[in-house]
Amino acid sequence: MKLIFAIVQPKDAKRVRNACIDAHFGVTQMNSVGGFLREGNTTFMIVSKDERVDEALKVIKDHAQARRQYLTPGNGLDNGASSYPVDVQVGGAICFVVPVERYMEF
Ligand code: 2BA
Repeated sequence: MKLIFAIVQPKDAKRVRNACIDAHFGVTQMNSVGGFLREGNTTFMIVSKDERVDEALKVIKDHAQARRQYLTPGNGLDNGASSYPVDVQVGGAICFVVPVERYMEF
């Protein structure tokens, strides 16, 4: 059994969540904040049987879209080094897969 953490942009959260539910994956959604942009993003926790992990990752991949986001000068992130907006590509999804040692329901 594995635990998938998937970090997606808020715009994609509903699509990812609904697609996971439609595919019969249990999912928990949490609001989170990225350390670099310091903007809100969404983290999903999905526990899956080993043999369904690739399927879960495909569901996430198919419903999360990469976008460009702009860092505006003076927001404290670039130490004043740039007076021009800098753009970075964010997502589709950042995923981590970790083993689940025990799964219990009380
Ligand atoms: P943020 O930390 O806000 O990062 C947003 C985007 O900024 C990143 O997109 C990446 O394109 C860029 N970025 C991040 N750190 C950078 C740096 N030191 N220099 C230049 N550009 C940088 P993604 O890679 O798609 O990451 C989206 C979000 O996923 C991140 O939001 C963070 O919340 C999470 N994340 C990414 N890598 C992670 C990691 N290794 N551990 C934990 N969370 C991670």
